[in-house]
Amino acid sequence: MIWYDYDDGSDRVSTMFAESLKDQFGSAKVTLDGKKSWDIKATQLATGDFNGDGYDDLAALRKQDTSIQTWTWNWSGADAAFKGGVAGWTAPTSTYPYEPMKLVTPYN
Ligand SMILES: [Ca+2]
Ligand SMILES: [Ca+2]
Repeated sequence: MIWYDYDDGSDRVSTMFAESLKDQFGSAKVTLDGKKSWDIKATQLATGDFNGDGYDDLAALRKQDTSIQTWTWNWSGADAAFKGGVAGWTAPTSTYPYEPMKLVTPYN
């Protein structure tokens, strides 16, 4: 899975699905079409099953202007794409500066 920040500012996630080719990933599909306001240099990403449905989802810790936010997208097995883009926790960078934070991938 690759998050790509295009020259025009738009952001997309492409996922390479396993196919029947031995030991190879298959062709890429755009599985998330982000907004131009995302700055990948101020975004950390992690995957994990955050809603407990058995599919890995995508989470982000993002700095935007003077705040930091968490975001999640849930994987939809029905059409093989990320859905949502739901903002979660947010805090001012004056209280929680972005630079010392590290988004950690779930391990359980
Ligand atoms: Ca962008
Ligand atoms: Ca999930």
